[in-house]
Amino acid sequence: MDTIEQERRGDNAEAATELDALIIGAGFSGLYQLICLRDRLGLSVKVLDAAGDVGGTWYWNRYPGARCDSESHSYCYFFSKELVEEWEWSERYPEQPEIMRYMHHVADKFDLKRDIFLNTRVASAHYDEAANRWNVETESGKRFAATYLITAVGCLSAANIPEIPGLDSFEGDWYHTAQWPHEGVDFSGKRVGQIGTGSTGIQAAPVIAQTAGHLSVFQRTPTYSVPANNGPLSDEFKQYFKENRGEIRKIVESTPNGHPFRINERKVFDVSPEERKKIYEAAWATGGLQFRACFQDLMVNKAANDTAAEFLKGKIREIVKDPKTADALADIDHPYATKRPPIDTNYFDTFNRDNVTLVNLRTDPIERITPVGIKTRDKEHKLDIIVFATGFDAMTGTLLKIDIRGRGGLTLRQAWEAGPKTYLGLQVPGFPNMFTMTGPGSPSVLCNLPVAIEQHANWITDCIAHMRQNGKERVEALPDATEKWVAHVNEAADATLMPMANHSWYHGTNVPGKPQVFMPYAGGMTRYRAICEDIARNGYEGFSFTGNGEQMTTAKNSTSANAFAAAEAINSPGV
Ligand code: NA7
Repeated sequence: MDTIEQERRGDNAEAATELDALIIGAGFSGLYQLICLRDRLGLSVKVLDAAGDVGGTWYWNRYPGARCDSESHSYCYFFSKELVEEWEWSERYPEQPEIMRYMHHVADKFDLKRDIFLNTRVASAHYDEAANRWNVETESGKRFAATYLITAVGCLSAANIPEIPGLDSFEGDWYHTAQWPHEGVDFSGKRVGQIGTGSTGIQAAPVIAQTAGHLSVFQRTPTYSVPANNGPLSDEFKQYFKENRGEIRKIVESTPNGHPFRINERKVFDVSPEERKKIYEAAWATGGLQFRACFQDLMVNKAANDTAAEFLKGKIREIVKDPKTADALADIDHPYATKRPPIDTNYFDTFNRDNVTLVNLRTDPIERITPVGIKTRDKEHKLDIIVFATGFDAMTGTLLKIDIRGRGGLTLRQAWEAGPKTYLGLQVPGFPNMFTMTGPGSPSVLCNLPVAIEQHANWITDCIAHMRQNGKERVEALPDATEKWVAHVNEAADATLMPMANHSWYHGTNVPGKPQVFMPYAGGMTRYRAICEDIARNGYEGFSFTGNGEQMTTAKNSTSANAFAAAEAINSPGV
């Protein structure tokens, strides 16, 4: 095969490196999947990553204030007791450099770096049906051939830079937060314009404002934010974690969203308005994503959600002194947490600084970028630096940038023309032996990601082990199982208020031309885990396996399976 390919090319291209499995991405997913396949199953495995280091999203997102919104003692791997015991986080939410130190610690401890090729961007991955191999080529022409292809590319890695006319003419410097220069950016005394007020912009603005001469925040869609209440972890907390590691692991693995706290069972209208106010105040003081967990029905009952929304809008008006700015910040059009709910450190208070201005794009939209700044309808804002905190082509963007072709040359782009379709978020019909970690249709971004990642990697490893034990060479999701799963993903989203925020990257509406489909699975990580376990236990229902020489079968009676249809009613979405 290699020789033929070399002859076809008529060049001296190096032979492909032959592997059992190839993993794309060296973030949380890729590192743990490497451990599972190499060290548990004894497979030959390599990891390729375009970045110059391990770390995945944390390699790229090093903008000012970059910090994880999951609490540090849960934003980690739990598979190794020794690793859990020896690592100590310093703050309630880990900052980007500390996460990078953690990733290095993991990579060194498990001797992973010898199997990782960095600065290696995958250009194409084509399935050769006759050979049952994935032929992968990098942008620099390196070639690999593997039985299994695992995409561990992350959900938020393809930066979205909006096409605003005139950017090329801008004479200052501009940066996207997810492509931040490693040497940092000096804002001292500079006139800075930040476009975007999602989770990233909300983290970045208060830090940029500390040194910038002036910061103009260009806001198109206002959003809620709850104080993170970040700070150094106390000795008491560290001791608590040491003594309760097992229990904390149980909690993260048994709550719908993988966080280290449980969702309170009370409902909003079970308590009096006075009591509710006290509960919200206490949740505000606790801070972070725990706010969302103070009642169980915030995500499923609009009237209940309205009470949280009003409380949070009231907080903005309390904090921000200028009433016009407060109104613009609090003019929020979607229910709380139906878009990814940001958490912050001094975000709203930043607008009380003399050197910070909010530009309300709803009333004064951007017309173009000029050589000297940003021209909105009413004014030219003179700027030295523009920061794009404009998000990502989330969940599908990075995969679709790679030329992925399955059986019969079917491209992933064709397969997903009307929006991503997966079975369990893990496989796509027509793409045998390809597994998509945290893919669309899995809980992914609605879950504390390391928790979802460990589950995926373990499940994929078990599936591959099952194939090897049973002489099966190909596994492929069946089309009707996939259709049923896609319907279930929609049903899970529809059982929540999330479809009410239809302008969000969860739906793909932030990228022009992208199919509009609710992408993550909102049924909760606990339910998802149970479904995956049931499917495996029942002989991997909804997947077809073939052995050496057998033809790939097309599903006839696939998913008699349909284990998920029997799942309990959705009442605690995993967000
Ligand atoms: P988000 O949440 O997609 O936020 C992007 C922000 O950029 C949002 O406020 C957008 O406003 C704004 N945006 C995007 N394009 C434009 C244009 N053309 N003009 C003005 N404003 C624009 O991305 P983040 O990076 O903040 O967060 C992504 C996830 O990363 C986050 O949820 C965490 O999970 C980690 P819009 O709402 O589209 O009006």
